Amino acid sequence: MFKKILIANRGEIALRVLRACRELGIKTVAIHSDVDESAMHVRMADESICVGPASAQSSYLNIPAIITAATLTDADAIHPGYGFLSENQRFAEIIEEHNIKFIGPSSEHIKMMGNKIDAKKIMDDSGVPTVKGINDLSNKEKINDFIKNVKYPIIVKAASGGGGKGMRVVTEDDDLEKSIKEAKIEAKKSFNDENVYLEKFLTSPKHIEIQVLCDSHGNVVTLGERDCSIQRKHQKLIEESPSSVLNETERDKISDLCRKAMKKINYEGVGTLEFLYENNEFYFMEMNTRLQVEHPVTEMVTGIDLVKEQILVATGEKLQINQSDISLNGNSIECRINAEHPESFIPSPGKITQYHQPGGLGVRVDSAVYDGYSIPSNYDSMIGKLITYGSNRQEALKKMTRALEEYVIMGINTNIQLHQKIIKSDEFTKGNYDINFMSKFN
Ligand code: MV4
Repeated sequence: MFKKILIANRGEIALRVLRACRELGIKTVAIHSDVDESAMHVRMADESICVGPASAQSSYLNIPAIITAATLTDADAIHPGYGFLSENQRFAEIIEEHNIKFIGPSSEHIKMMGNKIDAKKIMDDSGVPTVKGINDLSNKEKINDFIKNVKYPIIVKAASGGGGKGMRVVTEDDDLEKSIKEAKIEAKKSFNDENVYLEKFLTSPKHIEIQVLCDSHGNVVTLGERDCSIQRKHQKLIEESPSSVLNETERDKISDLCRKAMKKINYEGVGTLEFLYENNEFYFMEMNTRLQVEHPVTEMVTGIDLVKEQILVATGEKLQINQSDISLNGNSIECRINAEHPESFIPSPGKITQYHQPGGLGVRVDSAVYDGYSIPSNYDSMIGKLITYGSNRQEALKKMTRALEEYVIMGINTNIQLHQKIIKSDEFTKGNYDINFMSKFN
């Protein structure tokens, strides 16, 4: 077992990892930037070390400083959380070269899934359904044949993409060449990789993702799905598990395929397979090789501590859970609480002058803020996650309504009111929503 873990992150996820470490009897090292000196993750850790000035680039993304911090504190593993360096192949590689364990998959798996063309190919080869597409754009005739077959609209995507950058939807022949050119330029700028591919564009899918957990001995379990369709500008806002549109047969079918694929590639750690879901069909899009923001809804319905399991499999331990031990019980919903202006969605950093967080049965708050805390402007505007659990979806919704009402955050703007409006909306209440929900919502 690890004796000490360095947590290469900040905010709520640093606390989440810290808490798992404490329960496992593992010492923790927090890293922080200048402006985060009094942040909660620093206060709660056994040790802390400053890795640079405020900008993420010079602190939480500063690989040499983080490796130095791990070496100086004698940490035997590094947990990257999400965002920052969590899916950085080079970071995982350097850590391993220093004989420190990266708590995540191998750098090869990170690389494999970092390229969406490769990822799709691997999943397709393993029998996981993918969106119809074409990767070789050097032959115009082949492109024309593809489009004749699938018909417009189609979407141009960056091979190294994610989060919507380097994407173009094309509805007619006249725009195709220009869109490919533009996407290539954007992809080159954003990812230093101009490689793009085409897919049939699905117009009103849901975004449903499957959670996997794999040890280093070939054991794989899936932990159901999360519906993450409520998003705005590729930022998820609300996630829930299970999805209200899947039945057990559909869930088992896609989960079986995911497990087979993970076994085939010898994946290790936690991971998420992202799908579009339309007309009762799943289409694989990409795989995330990290712990995700929305992991708590899965924890609530499975009763499994994903971070503890992630740490345990990283030590090389065999999974103690079988697939038959896993069942989804009840429903869980997560609202991401952002410090942002309610209309413009512009970040709203500043001092929290009054703070009260909701509690009670079935209410979980994952946040690192406190009364009097000043939210720095240098990082993400997500300041917490409000998660509720109920024995059915209606109960989880009622809890969410009550908890949002109870939540008091003064001194800054938040999206709490927006959440209240979404939660009580007819379409959300019915579970009748897809990825276009927010663009139609006001
Ligand atoms: C798509 C799609 C429709 N059809 N691919 C957006 C982010 C990137 N990971 C992939 N994305 C999409 N790919 C095909 N073939 C629609 C989106 C999309 C989307 C997907 C999931 C959640 C929100 C979204 C918002 C806009 C577009």
